[in-house]
Amino acid sequence: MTGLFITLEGSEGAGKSTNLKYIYDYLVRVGHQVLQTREPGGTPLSESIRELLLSHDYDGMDSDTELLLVFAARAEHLKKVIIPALKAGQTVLCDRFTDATYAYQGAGRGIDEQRIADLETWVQGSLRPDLTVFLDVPVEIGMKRATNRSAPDRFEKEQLSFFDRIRQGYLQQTLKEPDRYRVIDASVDLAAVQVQIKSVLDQLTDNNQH
Ligand code: T5A
Repeated sequence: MTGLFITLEGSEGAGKSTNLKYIYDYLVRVGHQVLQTREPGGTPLSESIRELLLSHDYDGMDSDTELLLVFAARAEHLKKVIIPALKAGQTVLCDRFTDATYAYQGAGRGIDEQRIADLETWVQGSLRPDLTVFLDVPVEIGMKRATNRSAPDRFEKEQLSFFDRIRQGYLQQTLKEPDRYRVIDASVDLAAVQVQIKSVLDQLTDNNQH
């Protein structure tokens, strides 16, 4: 693989969509050919799986079913979109990836981490993101922001304790892989969040002109 693989993670209401555009614009400005994509999703089939995962038609979905659907969407996305783009030297910017599975299905739903690791190896081989930006926000602040948006999907209807486990799960992961993760304090105003993100991207691209 020759391209850079960058992922963006965050608990609910952390400001991922808002900051994804900022990251995309920065990378394009410094000359990267960027493919922006998302999980679950990124291909027609994976987007259909996303609809199944988020829909209230399937409230009470079994957690193993949820996990396997997430990885089915990921297998398709990797083979059809992510791997070809990386091989072509593009920078892939992905809104959530397998760290979200460890956080939501692992820490959130309580699925054993080893099961997730087995699927990760099966579906991804040795492919891992080069950089993961984690937008960290206390659950109360994030939920307040998220509920000011559209009607809550199947995940957004969960209890605060679910989201707290997710946040703690992400924070644990950042400790295990400090070289890959950059933790951003996303509780502050948007301009202050983007100053932190810019600093991470400046280091990544060795470009301090922007
Ligand atoms: N999922 C996903 C799994 O369970 N397992 C997996 O393996 C994967 C890949 C969909 C769901 O799928 C689950 C997790 C998710 O529940 P998603 O679409 O990425 O994934 O989920 P969301 O968390 O809903 O993503 P969004 O990017 O839409 O939401 P955010 O992070 O809430 O971002 P955003 O930008 O919409 O911000 C929310 C509001 O806050 C404001 C914004 O203007 C917006 O109104 N805001 C701020 N306000 C004040 N200060 C700031 N710093 C602000 N930043 C943003």
